[in-house]
Amino acid sequence: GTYVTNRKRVAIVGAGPSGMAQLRAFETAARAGADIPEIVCFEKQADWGGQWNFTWRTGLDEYGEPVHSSMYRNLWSNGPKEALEFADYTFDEHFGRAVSSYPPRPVLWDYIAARLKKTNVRDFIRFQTVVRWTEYDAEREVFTLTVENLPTGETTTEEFDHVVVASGHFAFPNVPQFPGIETFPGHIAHAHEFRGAEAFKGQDVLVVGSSYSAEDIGSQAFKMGARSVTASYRSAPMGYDWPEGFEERPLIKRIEGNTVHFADDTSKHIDAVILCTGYLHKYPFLPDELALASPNNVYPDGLYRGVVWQDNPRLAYLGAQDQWFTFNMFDAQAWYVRDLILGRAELPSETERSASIAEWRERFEKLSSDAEEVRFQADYVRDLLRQTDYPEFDLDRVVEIFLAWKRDKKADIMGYRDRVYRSVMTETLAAEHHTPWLEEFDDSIERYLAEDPAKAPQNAE
Ligand code: FAD
Ligand code: NA0
Repeated sequence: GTYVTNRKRVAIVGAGPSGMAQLRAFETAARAGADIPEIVCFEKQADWGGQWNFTWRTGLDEYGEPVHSSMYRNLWSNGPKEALEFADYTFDEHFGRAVSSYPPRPVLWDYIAARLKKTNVRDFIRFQTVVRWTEYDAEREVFTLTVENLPTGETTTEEFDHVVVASGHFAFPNVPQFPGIETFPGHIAHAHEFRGAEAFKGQDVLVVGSSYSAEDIGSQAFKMGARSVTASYRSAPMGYDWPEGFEERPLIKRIEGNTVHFADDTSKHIDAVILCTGYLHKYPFLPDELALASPNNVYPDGLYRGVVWQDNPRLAYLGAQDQWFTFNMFDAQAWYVRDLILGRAELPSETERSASIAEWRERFEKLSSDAEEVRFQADYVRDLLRQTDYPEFDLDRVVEIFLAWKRDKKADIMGYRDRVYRSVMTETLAAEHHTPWLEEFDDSIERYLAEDPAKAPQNAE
């Protein structure tokens, strides 16, 4: 059989930003008159938005299902919104005026959802329905998905011609073991379970790791009045100019009660430990021959153009990369996958795909700095955009935004979120926010959009 199919059925696993991008891609084609396949998107949560759909729950949810989102109450975007802007739904269109560059989580969640609210794609989503298992029949070229309706407990099976995996890869925590950690009497959690730092007021907090979670959860603890914040790194310190009371130490050697010993033979009293040690690629609904197994990096092996599963090109992954670019990269991927499924883009032969993967992987392995990684990912997105009719945008300028962001963090790690950047889509310069990040304790949309913050008192105060 051929890859190209008409009026077939496509399953999308997950309605986070990636799954929503896939829905938008098909909807855009349908609006332009294309005959699109039947699409069913399975989402285990009760609403769309993936990570951005914050929940107070941790561990297992009300149905005994692992909680997906790792986000927390006070999360603000960690990168400038100008780097993730949709080319087909700008911030100007959404807000009608300039807003700041680092919106809080509910504001970005609203932005992602608004693009789809005027369409009927929500009807394609089966909420509170988890994909349990996938089987592929090579002879019939058909996937059989077993799904469970969580509220009713009913399981059903359905056949699909294509499966798009958009289940995210920051939901299954990587939890290392440290000698003596079992003797620690205080609060221990992985970043996945962190929901807010208010309880750390007056405490000595240890975050383990040196990436985004360690940086931001440590900063949240500082903001909420921790007595001290210590970040323990394995490979290299983050190296920011931390404020008084915030310091970096090397890896944990051992823990004895409340005393943590570090690799440099120093020790410190600690009240609470947050393991910011990253996440695992895990796809419990896929047999191993279809499941991506990779460290968190910008070019996982086995995916042609970063999306098509090499061993079975009817299976695609969205958002499987480590992410500098996010929402507009998911769009580029989703548009390309859509065009393959619609037969608008031609799938190269297995040998050509293999050569392409090898070429990108070779380049990926030579990357030696964050700036190089950002440029690499920009080139990756550019390559995808050339294959599709997604509105073009200036990726080199987005790279410049990322580099400015990195400089601004170096200059002021507790103040970088007060900086503003210019949209490459509309040329609009972001507005300075009414309240500095360090002094803002109410992350609601109402407060964020208040023209006069004095009239919108902070809820949390
Ligand atoms: P997700 O958002 O993870 O969505 C996956 C969806 O699939 C979920 O809704 C989940 O319920 C569903 N699902 C999973 N398994 C199944 C199943 N078996 N059956 C049915 N449904 C299933 N990016 C930014 O651009 N800016 C930020 O500030 C930012 N902050 C972040 C903070 C944290 C703590 C984390 C973890 C990530 C952050 N990200 C940020 C990156 C984030 O990964 C992306 O923004 C985006 O959410 C990825 O979208 P996704 O759809 O690929 O995955
Ligand atoms: P993340 O920071 O959760 O971001 C995910 C970190 O864990 C690395 O520093 C790694 O060290 C360390 N680590 C792993 N195993 C360890 C061990 N055994 N001992 C000590 N340290 C260990 O995870 P990663 O993968 O970036 O880093 C793992 C995603 O969440 C990102 O996409 C990020 O953008 C997003 N995020 C965003 C925000 C905001 O927007 C906040 C948090 C997270 P090493 O030695 O491998 O370098 C606000």
